[in-house]
Amino acid sequence: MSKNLVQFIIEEQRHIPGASGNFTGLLSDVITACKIIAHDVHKGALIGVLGSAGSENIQGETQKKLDVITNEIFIRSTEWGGHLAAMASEEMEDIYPIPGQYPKGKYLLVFDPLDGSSNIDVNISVGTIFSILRAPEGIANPTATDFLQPGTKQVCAGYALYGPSTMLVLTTGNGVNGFTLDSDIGEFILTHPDMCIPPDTQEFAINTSNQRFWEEPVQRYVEECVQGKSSGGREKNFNMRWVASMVAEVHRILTRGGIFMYPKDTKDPAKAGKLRLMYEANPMSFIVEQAGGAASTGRERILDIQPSNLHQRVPVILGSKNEVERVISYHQGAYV
Ligand code: P6P
Repeated sequence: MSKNLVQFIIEEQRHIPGASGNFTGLLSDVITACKIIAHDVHKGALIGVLGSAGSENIQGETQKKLDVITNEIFIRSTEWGGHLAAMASEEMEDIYPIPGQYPKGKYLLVFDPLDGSSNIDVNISVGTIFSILRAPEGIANPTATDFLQPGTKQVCAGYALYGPSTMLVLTTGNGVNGFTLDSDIGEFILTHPDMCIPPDTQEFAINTSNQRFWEEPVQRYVEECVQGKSSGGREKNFNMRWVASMVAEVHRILTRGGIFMYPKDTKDPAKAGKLRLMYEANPMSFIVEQAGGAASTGRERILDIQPSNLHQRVPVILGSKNEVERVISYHQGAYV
């Protein structure tokens, strides 16, 4: 019989010295949240969850009804278990302390409950991204500052992809494994063990409508991909993809290779990038590196960044190692 996700986690836990079962309990609650979100996302218009919520989030972005609903699902599924000291979300300006009626635990949970939600009304794949950190020792009531840990401190990172099938992909620092939801039995089943990103690729993903705002190294890299073998710039021809849903892009890259870029640009000089470090770039970078890929801003390894605030944005260039390293080399050449 195929291994389900909870069995996989418990067996993983046996390799962790002193593991108390707290982490396994937290991950089980996160899995429940993803199952409930999968139900609501796939029901869509049938249960009236599409369309705008008529509100804005901390990012100044118009919230979809499902942005608000999924955020609530994550909180209600995880606040009571006694595994968390606090949580933080793309959809909430401040951290969410665990209410007094519940016991507190030793972990911090950071999440984007519905990434790519601009796609939800047009029935294109969306996802959930989550990252688990340890709360600092002896801190009973964490503040936002306690969340500001570099990505290398993550205990676990994962995403759920609500696509033709619902999948959950995660790492605890021991490789990357993918699970597919069998809705007949309500369990995630191990279907993609030891996912690895090919070091080379012929597929790049970037929102080319921003081309005029890119820095020179990215202009050069994308132009060479577009020219392919014809200009002598590259030894092969490239294909392009852009789903506008980071979870879908990263899953494609984990499955067949590729490079995903949301680089620094001059579109809004006040913003260092579009994607958020704590609940998009860091968890996805942890997963990509654990699958043998690379993740950089172009100037530094994403996982090494010391966060300065909860909703900090960073440039993201991630995927097949040899292509990411090429883009990094163009940045080094341009800024000597
Ligand atoms: P654009 C979704 O809003 C998101 O945060 C990522 O999932 C996605 O890769 C990116 O933004 C899409 O950005 O500018 O193409 O809409």
